[in-house]
Amino acid sequence: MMKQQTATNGVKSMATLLPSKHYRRMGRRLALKSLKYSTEMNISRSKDNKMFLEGENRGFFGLFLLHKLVPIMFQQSQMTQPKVHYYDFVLKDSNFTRLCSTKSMLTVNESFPGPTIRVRKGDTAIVNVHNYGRYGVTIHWHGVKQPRNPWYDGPENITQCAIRPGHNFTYVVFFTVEEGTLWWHAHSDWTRATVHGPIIILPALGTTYPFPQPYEEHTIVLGSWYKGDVMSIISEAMYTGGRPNSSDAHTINGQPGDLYPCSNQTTYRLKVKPGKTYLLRIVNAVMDEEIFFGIANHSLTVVGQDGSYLKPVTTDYISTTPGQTFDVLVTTNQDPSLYYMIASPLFDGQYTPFDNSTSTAILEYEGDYTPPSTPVFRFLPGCNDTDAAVSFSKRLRSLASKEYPIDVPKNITTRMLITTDMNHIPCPNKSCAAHGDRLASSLSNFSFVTRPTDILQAYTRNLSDIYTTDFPDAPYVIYDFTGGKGNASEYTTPATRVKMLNYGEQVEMVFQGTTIVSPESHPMHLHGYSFYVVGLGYWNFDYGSDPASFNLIDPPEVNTIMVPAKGWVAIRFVADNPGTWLMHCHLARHLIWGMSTVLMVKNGPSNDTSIRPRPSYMPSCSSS
Ligand SMILES: [Cu+2]
Repeated sequence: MMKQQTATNGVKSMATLLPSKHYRRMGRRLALKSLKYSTEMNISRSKDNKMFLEGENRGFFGLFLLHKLVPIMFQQSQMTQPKVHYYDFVLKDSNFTRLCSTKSMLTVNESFPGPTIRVRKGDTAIVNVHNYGRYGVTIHWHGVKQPRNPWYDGPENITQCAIRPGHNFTYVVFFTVEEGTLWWHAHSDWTRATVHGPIIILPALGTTYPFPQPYEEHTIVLGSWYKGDVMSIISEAMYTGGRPNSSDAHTINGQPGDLYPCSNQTTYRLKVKPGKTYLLRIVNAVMDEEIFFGIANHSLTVVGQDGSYLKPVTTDYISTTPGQTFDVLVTTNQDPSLYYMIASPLFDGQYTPFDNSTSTAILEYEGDYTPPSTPVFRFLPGCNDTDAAVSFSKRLRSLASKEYPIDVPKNITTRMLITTDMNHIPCPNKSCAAHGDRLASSLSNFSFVTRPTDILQAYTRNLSDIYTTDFPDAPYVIYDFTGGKGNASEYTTPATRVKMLNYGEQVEMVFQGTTIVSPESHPMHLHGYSFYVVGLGYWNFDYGSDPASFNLIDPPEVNTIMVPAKGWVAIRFVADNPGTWLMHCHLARHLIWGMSTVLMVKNGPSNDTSIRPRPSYMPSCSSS
């Protein structure tokens, strides 16, 4: 039964789903009864749907029925109506060989990177995750807003507890306003290193890209390769309090490329025809470094980021942080040859080592020519060139057109100044690896501690002693953040402090980098929302002068933004998605060290502005 459902892509035809006339008739009756479901997709409220999805152990049976019934509902409608897509993600360990050695690692459907989810704007994906691995795992749909649907957002111990080994869990993912490229990844410890894949959201039927139709589209997933077992690496680091081992390679579509040992036979090659324009959907799934990406002798035209379109920007390189996605056009206007695609790191912290290696793939022109012995290479900005990342970021603008309007909040009701700090936590008898201390990270000097019960459940069921609602609107200690430590402490306070927001608040957040322990860039990511990046600069944010330079006309709308080392970023959004939404640095080591908090957005005045009912089959939070 498992194989029957593996990697299904798109809606199956009714003929293959319903074996007899009798079942077809029954399905139609149920489908008509559930018509509300077809438009509202409110699974827990419908009697029929309760039958589909009740109980973790019956999830598969429920999915089986969904397979049969939901497509019929949609067949009632026109072809232009949104569709439901079904996927089975089978998580298990299998062997992979890179860099001259073989290891067993956890992947989805034995694929690294994992399978692509391909939908249109307005569609829904139903993904049944079967965990046959050794660890509890959850999956996050990065950049998908999931309106009123935090139950299926994924971060472990924030919106759900882990899917334990031997269990399964069915996610329902609503694609509402996103268009372009996003991605999915595990959101439990460091499992995301090997458990991730792209999400492609095509324009709704009857609409097109805001740029000429490309000749072909290809996905480029940037990743990290560790020779060791990633969960062992993180366990050791958490035990010693020191820095986790760096990755041994960066990868492009799962391959390190020609510059690493034992790798040149499997380098990713993209065959192209001369004189065509290709759309590259670039996903940064790297663990711990920002990445510059470019193609020798070719310019890139950036047309989208994080599932939103941009005014076209032509550039020699892009700067991407873990968590970001870019849609980029490349025109094959060079002499037929072989050209390297290059991914090299940006790391501007003070504490090395980091993975300073460069991954390559090959853009291979088709045609009758003698290929060079080595593809053409290009140097990208240096590994400490924060300016190159900032100047690229500052060029990006939303379309902000009649067809693609934006709505930047201008009557701010909640202002927050949040510092992104590297810290220490004292260890008993100075016993830890970081000069006797444990390494830590924090937001406004509170280092987030996850709890054994998820925050969303604690919130909706009024459980006490799980979290407190006193995450501050500004750091308690104000100092020269980018100048020196002053009277601020390098030691941080472990806490589970969340920020409450009323439904509909217009929020402005300024993320302020600091020099405590190590000034370095931090890619901040917010679940459940995208936000407008209205300002970006170096040094201390100045409430007197910096707001005057905000872009309130056509700022980019993204879900992840790099706060530059010794700099700041200002973002704005409307808190119109009720739920508990994690906000965190997307560098893997900073997340596990506590650089996160949770935005708890209250329900609005109606059912349509309130969190959907809790699915009855959420994973248990007990470890037994
Ligand atoms: Cu960080």
